[in-house]
Amino acid sequence: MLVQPGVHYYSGWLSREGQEALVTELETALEIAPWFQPTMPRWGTPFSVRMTNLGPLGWVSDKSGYRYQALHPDTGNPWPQLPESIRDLWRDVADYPHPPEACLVNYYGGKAKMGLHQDRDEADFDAPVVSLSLGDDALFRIGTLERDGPTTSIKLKSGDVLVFGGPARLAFHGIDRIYPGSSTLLREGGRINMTLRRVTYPAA
Ligand code: MD3
Ligand code: FE
Repeated sequence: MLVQPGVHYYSGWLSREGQEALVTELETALEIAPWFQPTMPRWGTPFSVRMTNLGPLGWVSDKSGYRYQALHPDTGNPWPQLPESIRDLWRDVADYPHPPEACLVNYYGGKAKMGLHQDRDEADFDAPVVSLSLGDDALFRIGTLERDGPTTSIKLKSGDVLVFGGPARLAFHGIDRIYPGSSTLLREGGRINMTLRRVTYPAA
């Protein structure tokens, strides 16, 4: 369904079996690319969310700023490959003719949240961002191109997919809270969000 211009919501996109298979693939990827603790530029305050990435490029944040890079900030290893199911998801919903280059994987423990922000570290805003939720429910909020604009809230469940393109690509958005214990998918509890992104502008 269309939530607002450019925001498409596919409730229950991925089956429970598909979610379990993806979690198994993530566990393998985490052996090569463990969770890292991003920190705020300048001050170095830690985020409440832990992160890792899959694909040729990964998003990182530390005292020197936000950026995409090819290597894990702690291990120096390249990021693991994108799972086939993730490439299939992009092909099915992104409506964009080039493959994703980055999959940022966020982990939310019971008290983690993500303040309202825009995603603007990519060169190509023509490509959408595709998000997949796994594990505990989360209260997601999306607004307009202005920080103080009106917002809409959606409770995201495990297996839900959101696509943000066109006029929504630069909308403010965030996660207000998660609902601990609402899903049995992750043994340790909490929530994982995977966002698929195009980073560079494709060559013509
Ligand atoms: C709208 N993640 O990683 S996913 C992020 O659930 C991020 O972890 C949240 O915001 C999470 O940057 C929200 C939904 C989302 C992701 C990217 C967007 C919405 C977006 C980019 C542009 C517009
Ligand atoms: Fe974001």
